[in-house]
Amino acid sequence: MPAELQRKIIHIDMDCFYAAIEERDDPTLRGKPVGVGGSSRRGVLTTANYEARKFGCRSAMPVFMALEKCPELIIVPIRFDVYKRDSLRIREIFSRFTALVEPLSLDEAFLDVSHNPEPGTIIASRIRQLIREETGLNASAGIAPNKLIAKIASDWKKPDGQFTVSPADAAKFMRELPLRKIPGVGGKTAERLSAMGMETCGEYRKIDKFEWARRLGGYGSELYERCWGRDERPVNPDSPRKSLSIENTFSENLHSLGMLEREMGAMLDELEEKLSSRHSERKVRSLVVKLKFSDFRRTTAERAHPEIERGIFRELLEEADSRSEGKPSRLLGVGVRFHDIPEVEQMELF
Ligand code: TTP
Ligand code: MG
Repeated sequence: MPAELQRKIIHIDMDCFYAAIEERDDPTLRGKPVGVGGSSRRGVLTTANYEARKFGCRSAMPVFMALEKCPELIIVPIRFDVYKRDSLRIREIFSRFTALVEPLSLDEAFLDVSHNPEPGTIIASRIRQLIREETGLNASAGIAPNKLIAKIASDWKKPDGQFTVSPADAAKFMRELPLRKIPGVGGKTAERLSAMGMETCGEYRKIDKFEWARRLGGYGSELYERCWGRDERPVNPDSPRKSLSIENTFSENLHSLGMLEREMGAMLDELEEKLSSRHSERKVRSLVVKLKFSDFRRTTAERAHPEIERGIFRELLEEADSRSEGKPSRLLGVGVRFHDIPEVEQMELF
């Protein structure tokens, strides 16, 4: 790739974001294992600080399990408004360096700083320093020629560190990387690849792209490109959300379909309200129901339909519940998936 087309992408990810904010605001928590999560033992942790991670506490872990691993764990309730405020402060810092900021969540974003003549490494450390000074929080960063590598690299020196991969080192950087570290390669896919003897990017790219396309279709050839560290996706300043959903973990497991239906009614009211107040411009593609059973198995049922229709949600709930194997449900989710917003550049290609 000619030098003038080489991009400088930075991925920033805050360190144990919610927990770090709680420690900042309550100094008595510092140095102790802290989890942020549901107030009852049945809730789950949203995150845990690094002291708690030493005991094995993790995001999405049920509170009772985290307490088994670390009996001294201090559980603090979630204060979403505060996290949001800090997130906006961090985004404002990003905006001083570039308009091309693509937030992925409250604590994570891609920045395209290609136009800035300074080295990406220097820009990233300035951003991290400003975040520290202005919010009292630590961030980690990855600096690379594309989103894929920047995201992987921001995890490399966590917490409170950064890692740069130059364009010349991209392929080498990827070689030893386990395939499951590539965003978009989930547990199931990783298992399937492992069954084919593929554990790392280096192994995957020994077989040619056309063979992968034959075996796995478009996904297979795209993964081949990723394994070489190639990724041309632009940093998209307002990447639209793909779905909207509401989830509820019950304080008591629900044993019957009737109870789930009653619960779902209220959740659909909320979903409808959110959809019409904040996303009325989006076109709904499908409706989704998700259940998690007491043995932690999860299942989803989905049907293409352009609007919220309660009869369909009831059918989807029945379908999901039919897979319960007699187990009660601990979590119910209802949601919609959106149609993609057509991208002008994409349409011009054809
Ligand atoms: P992450 O960046 O995944 O985690 P983190 O910032 O807590 O820790 P790390 O240092 O490894 O980056 O998520 C950011 C925040 O999002 C996290 O602080 C809490 C919230 N969160 C949830 O609410 N549920 C989840 O399952 C995860 C993974 C995160
Ligand atoms: Mg984070």
